[in-house]
Amino acid sequence: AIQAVIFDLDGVLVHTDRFHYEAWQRMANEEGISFDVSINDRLRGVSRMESLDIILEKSERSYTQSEKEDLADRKNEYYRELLLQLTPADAAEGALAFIARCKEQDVKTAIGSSSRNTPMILERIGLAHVFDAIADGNQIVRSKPDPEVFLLAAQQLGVDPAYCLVVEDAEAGLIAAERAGMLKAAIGAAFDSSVADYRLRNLAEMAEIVFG
Ligand code: B16
Ligand code: MG
Repeated sequence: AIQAVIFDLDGVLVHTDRFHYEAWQRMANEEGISFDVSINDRLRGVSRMESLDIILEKSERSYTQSEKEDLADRKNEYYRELLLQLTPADAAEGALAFIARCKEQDVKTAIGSSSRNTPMILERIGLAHVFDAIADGNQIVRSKPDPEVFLLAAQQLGVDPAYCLVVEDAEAGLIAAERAGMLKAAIGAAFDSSVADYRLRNLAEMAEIVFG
């Protein structure tokens, strides 16, 4: 039986993907680098610095490490400005009800996110205090598709990875969960992924998988 559910954050519990896009777009425009939706899709679940490297593939010149850090910081400022628009109404539909049911049935819940802005986002959408564990980009060295963040979440929960179910919207995240030896449910952008064990149209469909 499934003993724990580990949620990805961006694209699963809240749709910050549009803010990431807007913030990268603004930075790229200022730098004269071309950027569009097809590039944006490759950034899902990937860390901030790795995202920047993908965007800079289109750049005419090369950047030093310190210039790259400045660009990433600038994007993050724009992004955090946009995050101020989030309210509890932006938590994905059905999330809170499903988490409450997990609590009732003794199924543990955790966050497994690449984002270093996880604490701020959870605070804004009113989910800062509902999870049994939070593993995020501030605590890891290797980002998805490396399994580190999910293994850390399982370790914090004290649950064997084989009994954890990960919910992801990114291919990189599904691969990370696979490498962690966990079950995987795909939602949103990752819906058609062949790596997934389950496909969800919405979070309410989690109940059937977890509680049978
Ligand atoms: P930050 P997730 C990921 O979050 C996003 O999908 C990805 O687009 C972003 O680059 C990454 O977080 C890092 O975010 O700049 O806030 O540290 O999907 O793993 O919850
Ligand atoms: Mg995601």
